Amino acid sequence: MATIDQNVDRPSIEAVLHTLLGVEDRESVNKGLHEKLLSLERKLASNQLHLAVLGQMKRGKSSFINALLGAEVLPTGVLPVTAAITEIKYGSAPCATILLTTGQREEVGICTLADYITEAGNPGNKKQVASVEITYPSPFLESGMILIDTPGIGSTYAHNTRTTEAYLDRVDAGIVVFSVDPPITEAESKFLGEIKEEIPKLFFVLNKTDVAAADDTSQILRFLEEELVRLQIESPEIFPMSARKVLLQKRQASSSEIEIFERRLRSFLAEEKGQVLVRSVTLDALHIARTLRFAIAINVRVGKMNAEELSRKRLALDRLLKCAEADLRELQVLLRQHSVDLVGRVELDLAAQVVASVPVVRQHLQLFQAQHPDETGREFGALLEAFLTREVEATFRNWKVWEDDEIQAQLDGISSRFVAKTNGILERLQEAAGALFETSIERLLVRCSLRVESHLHYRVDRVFYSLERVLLLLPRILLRPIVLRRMNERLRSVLDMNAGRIRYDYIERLEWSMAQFESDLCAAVIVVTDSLRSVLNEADVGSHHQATTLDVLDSVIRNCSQLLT
Ligand SMILES: Nc1nc2c(ncn2[C@@H]2O[C@H](COP(=O)(O)OP(=O)(O)OP(=O)(O)O)[C@@H](O)[C@H]2O)c(=O)[nH]1
Ligand SMILES: [Mg+2]
Repeated sequence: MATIDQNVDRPSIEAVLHTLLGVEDRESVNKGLHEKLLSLERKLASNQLHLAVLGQMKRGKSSFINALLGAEVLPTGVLPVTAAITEIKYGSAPCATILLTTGQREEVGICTLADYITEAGNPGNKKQVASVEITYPSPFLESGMILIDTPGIGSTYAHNTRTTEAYLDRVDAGIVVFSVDPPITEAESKFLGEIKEEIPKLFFVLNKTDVAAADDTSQILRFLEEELVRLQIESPEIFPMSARKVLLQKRQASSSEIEIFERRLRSFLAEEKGQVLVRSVTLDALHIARTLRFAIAINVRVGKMNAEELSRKRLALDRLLKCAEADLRELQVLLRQHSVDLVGRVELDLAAQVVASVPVVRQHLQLFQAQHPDETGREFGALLEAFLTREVEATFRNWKVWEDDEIQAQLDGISSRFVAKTNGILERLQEAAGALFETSIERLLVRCSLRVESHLHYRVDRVFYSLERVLLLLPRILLRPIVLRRMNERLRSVLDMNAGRIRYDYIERLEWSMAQFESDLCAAVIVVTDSLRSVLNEADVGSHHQATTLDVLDSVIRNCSQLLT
């Protein structure tokens, strides 16, 4: 697809990034900021626009992408389906790669995607899928657009919402899919309120128009438009369609209502894509410029202090930082305590489940005995082993789903409490440091994903049970009663053994989630403490060039603000 996008703002944002990198190199405020600036440069150079299809579950996001591609590439369905971020890029042949949480990649056939990215094919994400990359020969993707299918927000599965939210800071433009039933919910309004400042360009699709009368669709369209304007989205571009009908029509090569959207998408890619990419990079650059300005403003102020005042303030700042670091350490200890408590809770729940299940499995064993009156020898052994495996799986499968929900609810509570506490530490530190050095505070919005690992993986292995082989050689008359008695006696220990394995699995995953979360929390505070610590570094303080740097940053902030208007 030819690109005529002559973007006049591109040199400006390139210059902004160049200046910020220069400032960062000189001042060495923070390594994270440096990395982020380099990644913004790469993003601009790659010219790749991340266009995400977003919205509430079951609105038809995946169906809409299929309609656009003109083929059933993504799985769709009546139950919550998409459970992993799926990026679709240009490629001469359709191909799918599964990225696992272990870092491994696995190439699979497009037609087997449902086995990896849907709740049904991959319940509880037991296959440990982190995300999926698809290549597809669509002309829309040729100009460097990456189309992204996201799990529905407000899903019965809370982790789906979190997966999508965690991805949002990579999104440059969005297509929000609504449907005619009901036109817009509270969850959608809330979600839109959150993303409209963060995502530079949004399109809207009103899907499933085939299930409403034409008059109703027009009314719903008007209502949706009013609602979007009320949410301060200016002149929203809404495209009514039926993704289902479009796909059928494309198969029959007849024209369809998606063509209006496709024309708009083509013109967007040709004329506005570069501009949107610039806006997306500018939003991040502005944030970095403000972070740098805060640290350097303090340094400049420090440079104007006399030696006595300076050493007093340094001591005070040192105390502030130590206090913040101690608060953070306390939080870490508390967090680990929560982790231990959660493991304790899993242990109790597991033990209760085993106690409740033993009589049930015994009853099933009696039934099994009645259903298999004649088998003996190895054949009987194999049947019994299969029976026990099924019983163990049944005992823990439903329990696991229930337990995961309970644990996830606890983790959500912990996550939001600890994020709030960490933000409290940050705010107190910034305010105190600002007051100490008489510098106005730009609230530093440290953007990092403060969320626990979104998923607890499910694993119930085959029961490690093997009947003593020698018993199976006994004559039939002796074999059945002995083997069944042994089985009855061992039921409890088999369930306990599996409970132990499940417990270990939970501990592993909880520890991993908590460690990730803890490092995210610490990173957020360290960005600020590192910036402030540079004030304590005698050599750097108040050097003459910093006043100039401040002017440079002020002008960068002005430039960024202009680019965003
Ligand atoms: N009648 C009608 N049904 C549709 C249309 N588009 C999608 N559907 C149906 O709506 C259901 C959900 O479609 P999906 O494409 O899986 O929706 P989704 O938003 O990707 O769902 P999640 O990934 O679970 O959030 C499926 O049963 C689709 O067949 C449409 O235009 N008309
Ligand atoms: Mg979907």
